[in-house]
Amino acid sequence: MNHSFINTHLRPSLAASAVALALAGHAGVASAYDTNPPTWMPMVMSQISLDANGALQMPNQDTFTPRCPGWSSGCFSSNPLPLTLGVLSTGNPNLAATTFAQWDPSQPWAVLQNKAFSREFGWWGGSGTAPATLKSSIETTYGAGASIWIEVLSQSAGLETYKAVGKYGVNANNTTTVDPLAGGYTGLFGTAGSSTKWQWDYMMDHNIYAVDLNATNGWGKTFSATYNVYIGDIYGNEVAAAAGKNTIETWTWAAPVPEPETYAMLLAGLGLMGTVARRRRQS
Ligand SMILES: [Cu+2]
Repeated sequence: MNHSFINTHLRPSLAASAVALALAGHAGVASAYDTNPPTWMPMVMSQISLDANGALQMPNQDTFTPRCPGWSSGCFSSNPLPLTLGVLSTGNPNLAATTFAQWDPSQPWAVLQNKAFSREFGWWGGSGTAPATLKSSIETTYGAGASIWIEVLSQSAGLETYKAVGKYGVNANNTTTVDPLAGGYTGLFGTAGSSTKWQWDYMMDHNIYAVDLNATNGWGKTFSATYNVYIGDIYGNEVAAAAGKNTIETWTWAAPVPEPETYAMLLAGLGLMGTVARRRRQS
């Protein structure tokens, strides 16, 4: 069987099988939902700063140091970052997952249903008092209300971006309690209903980057986005004095390719479902 056959014929039906299997599981077991939303670990942070001349500085993705094997679980490569289908019990990405996570539909992270995703990239102003220092430095240099904006210049079709605040994406602390003011899992950068610009809040935000692999036929493909990081006024208009101080960033993610074993497992699961259905009809 050649690769293109798998791409065009086998994947959509197998993905549908995965959904069917998961739904079948829900009927009998309430705990089928993944208990934790994706965490921000492991992480790669793009630290934003002002240099001595007041110019915005930010390391390129290519300069990030790979964190492997330093992380205790979920070891990521640096570029491109892998998108995952599910999480471990800790909420850390499970790069070995071969079926989509099942999120509680009442939670804001249910927008990730049947999508591959990553939270590894984050925006950061440094540790300790650095974010407050950065905020005051920018206002001192460029005027009250001036702040950092991130604008999407271009992105791959099908790449969705959701705001995610704090460790679990729903508030500033390390709990899963949803803060209605945090706006977690609302759209960013052209996701349905959102704009192309985002005013960074100086917090360590690890937004969600997600792709519906079945809708985009995106299995095994890479997705990228290019951002313009700049200093703007309260409306997001670029501050003239800061012209020439932009930082262009391109980030890239790689979608998973199901292993051959996955197909065998899914087919075996389908066979089992057929057996159960037959038994139910007989009883
Ligand atoms: Cu971080």
